[in-house]
Amino acid sequence: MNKPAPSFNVNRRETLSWAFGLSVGSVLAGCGGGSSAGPTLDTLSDPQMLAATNKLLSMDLNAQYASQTMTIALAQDPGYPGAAKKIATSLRSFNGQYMAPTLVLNIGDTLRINLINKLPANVKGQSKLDYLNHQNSTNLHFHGLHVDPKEFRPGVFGDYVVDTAEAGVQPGESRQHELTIPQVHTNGIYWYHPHLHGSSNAQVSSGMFGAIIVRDPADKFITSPDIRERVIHVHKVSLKDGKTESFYDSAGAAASAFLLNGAYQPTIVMRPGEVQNWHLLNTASFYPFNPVLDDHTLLAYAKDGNVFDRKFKSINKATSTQFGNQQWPGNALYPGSRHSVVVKASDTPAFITCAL
Ligand SMILES: [Cu+2]
Repeated sequence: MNKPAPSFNVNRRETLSWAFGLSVGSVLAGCGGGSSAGPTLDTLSDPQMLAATNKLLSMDLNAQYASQTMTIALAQDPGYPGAAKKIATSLRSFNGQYMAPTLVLNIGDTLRINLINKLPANVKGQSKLDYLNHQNSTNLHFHGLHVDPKEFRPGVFGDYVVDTAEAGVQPGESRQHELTIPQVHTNGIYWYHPHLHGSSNAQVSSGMFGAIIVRDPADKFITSPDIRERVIHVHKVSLKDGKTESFYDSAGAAASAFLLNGAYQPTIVMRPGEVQNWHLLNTASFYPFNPVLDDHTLLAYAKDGNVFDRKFKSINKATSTQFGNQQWPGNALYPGSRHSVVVKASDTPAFITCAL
């Protein structure tokens, strides 16, 4: 598709904006869309952050429907700005939001989550396979945490992924979770999402997920009060009339282009020379993502919470397919995976592309 070249009217005196969209197999010279009318707005929304206090983080997590308007593209547009449109959606969510809060915990902290299922009754007859007829039942998994995946003490669940489709937390029920981050845990980026067989695909692809950051007093992560840390969920929604009602919708309806924290081609604004620390999480159900930021290098320092011992792995156009997407730790971000990268803004606006 031929599109007119974007305007390059960025106010470089104060801000540099990076158009942050995605495209398949294209090298783009996109720009941040700065305007002489005023400073460029950063349009990447950050998930809410909740931190433990006095070694405890306690919260309710409501599984419920959320109605919201999302600006999405149904097909990847190789240009910037790509064509997108507003779509009214009604999707399962945590706490009524696309993207649940990021939970920040120290080693030794306790996380308590009361999972409350406020979804409506299950709809029978969606499939001849009975395990696909429980789309409104749910449960909770803590992805990557070094905890027992079937822990249960009387009345309290830890991580728990061994429910059958007919069990789990049914509409109208709740489940109290409690787990403590072990002292031997590695710091890093993890996430939580439903893991009930048969329904987790529709629920996760609808936006029922949140990040967990585990910190360590001897932190090997790149953290500094001077460096902004951002959690970026890389995700696609699959919509049929704005909804993902059944397993077949989540697996078969047209998938959107990649969204970053729920937005198509959001703009990240940084000062020239500014360094930021980004955690990219692939929370899509099926789709690998291979990030390349035009003419810039993402300096990866951890994958899936495993720090490369102060060695940086360069992710750029030249290295994007270096590992054939086969060999760990290649650059491709498969569903569930996380890259932690630092990025330094230059004077060149850039456009992130997906090289797969
Ligand atoms: Cu998982």
